[in-house]
Amino acid sequence: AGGQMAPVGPEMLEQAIAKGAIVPWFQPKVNIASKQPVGVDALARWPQSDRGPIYPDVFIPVAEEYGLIDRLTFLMAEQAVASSEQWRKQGLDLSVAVNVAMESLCQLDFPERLEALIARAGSGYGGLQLEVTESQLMADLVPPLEVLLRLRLRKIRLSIDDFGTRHSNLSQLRDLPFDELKLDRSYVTEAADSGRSAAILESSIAMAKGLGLSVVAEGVETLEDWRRVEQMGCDLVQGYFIARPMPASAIPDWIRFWPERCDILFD
Ligand code: G
Ligand code: MN
Repeated sequence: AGGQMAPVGPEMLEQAIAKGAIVPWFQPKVNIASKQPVGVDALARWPQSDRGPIYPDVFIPVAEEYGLIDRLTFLMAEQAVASSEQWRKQGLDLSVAVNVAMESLCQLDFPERLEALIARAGSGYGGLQLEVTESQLMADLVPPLEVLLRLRLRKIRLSIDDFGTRHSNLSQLRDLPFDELKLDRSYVTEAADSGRSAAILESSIAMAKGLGLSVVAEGVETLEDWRRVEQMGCDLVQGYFIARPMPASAIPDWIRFWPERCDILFD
């Protein structure tokens, strides 16, 4: 005990993907003005590997390095679409956001493969959203405009995730048809103590709004965080103050009790 954990190898990860051992947990996103839940973010979890839970910051880089990220993305999308279909049958209309690697987004048949997945689930397109991390956007790869436009045609919304963590390529922001910008949680957290982080947060929000993007603050952990980003003009919030990520089965009850929790959270 106490020794360093052996790294996750590609064979072990491939088997986990093959048997569907990696599952999405869902974290709600709430409209800041109406306090209404509008959607959920699907976060990859590997809860029961041979050596206990393994965290995404460990297995995602392995998937990227060994060419497994596209398969992982489709495994996540399949489960996320299936869950959203179940929620819809229970009368819950939630958008579901899945993380997608630039590698997948750069393949011309990506929209088609996604379309086939959606058709298999028997659901419509409207509720699916794709998130690309800013760090991937800033690499040299530029997703073919054709792919982005075909996704948009299917009403699949595109978000930029973890914005603020890398030096941005502003021309990609200007030129690519994204719908939403998600501000990285480190800025949201640090804005509590640092005027400099708050200044970056505030001007990122202003820039995103100027580009016609909807703005999400990630990592909202306190009522003060909520008030701060609300005052800065944020549209949506996500973070531990609202809810921790949870399994799909916990979402309907969470939605049901949220109005009551609001009465307490906002007294
Ligand atoms: O920043 P990034 O999108 O990579 O973070 C996603 C991870 O952060 C998820 O695995 C989730 O569990 C965690 N997370 C979600 N909300 C919060 C929050 O409010 N605070 C912190 N510290 N972590 C969060
Ligand atoms: Mn994120």
